[in-house]
Amino acid sequence: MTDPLTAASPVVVGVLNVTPDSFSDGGRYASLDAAVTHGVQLITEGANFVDVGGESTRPGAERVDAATERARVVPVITELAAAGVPTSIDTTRASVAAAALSAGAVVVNDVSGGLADRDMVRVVADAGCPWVLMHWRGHSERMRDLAVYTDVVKEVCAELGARVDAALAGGVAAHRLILDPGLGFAKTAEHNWRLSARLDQVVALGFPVLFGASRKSYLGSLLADTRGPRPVDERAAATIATTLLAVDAGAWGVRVHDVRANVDAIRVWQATKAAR
Ligand code: PMM
Repeated sequence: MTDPLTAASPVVVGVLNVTPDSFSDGGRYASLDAAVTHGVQLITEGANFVDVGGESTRPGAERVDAATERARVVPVITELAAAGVPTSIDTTRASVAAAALSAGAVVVNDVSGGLADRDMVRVVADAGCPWVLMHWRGHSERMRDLAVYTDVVKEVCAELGARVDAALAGGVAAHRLILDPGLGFAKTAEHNWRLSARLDQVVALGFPVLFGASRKSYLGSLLADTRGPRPVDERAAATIATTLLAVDAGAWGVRVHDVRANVDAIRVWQATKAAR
């Protein structure tokens, strides 16, 4: 299977949450058939790989145990691999990552950047696979309290730098690392806007940067009207705007739910850029 890190940038990562409670697609792909069909669909629409997650990370979410998480993701990854669909495993647990890699996943997407499970670095180093290190300060149930920064861009860059150092010290090769500012994870809306505005500073750290704003609640708040925040499945246009701003700032890739629309927008951006 081709290495996602050799694909031409921008890379599009399709989201496939096999959870009953994720904020955007919770419960929709809970059966194996529905999940696999959707994963194949995301690739057909132009995703480079599909990010499979078995534990909701929305703010306030309760944790599931490792066995439950593993039982959700491994059959989906196995079947997607058999169908030729490259997958990443969205987990903070080393045991789940190891099982997913054995089942055919090709990337580890760790929203804790290696902080949640001290064994993760060894699993990734042994596998030699790409590793998404996302900026993170604590699990969902506490992350609202951790959204305290003096200069969010500076602190996120410094904390990502520390995760890079830990990964390298654990034997992971620098060219396997991808960084992600972690929008919505221990971040207020204001923090998300600031990080989006200065994404160039994260890019300047010198690693591929993955940007994950798709359907997130700060977009719902921006577009709120008298009925309240814009519903989750009506945030595609706002997401596309974030995608174009991110790729223009030098992001390596975006993690999105509405793959086709985001791919179309990226193609317009690419054609315009090529005509400069
Ligand atoms: N966001 C979510 C889950 N996993 N992984 C990375 N690398 N970056 C993100 O921003 C990210 C992630 C939460 O969103 P979801 O519930 O739509 O999956």
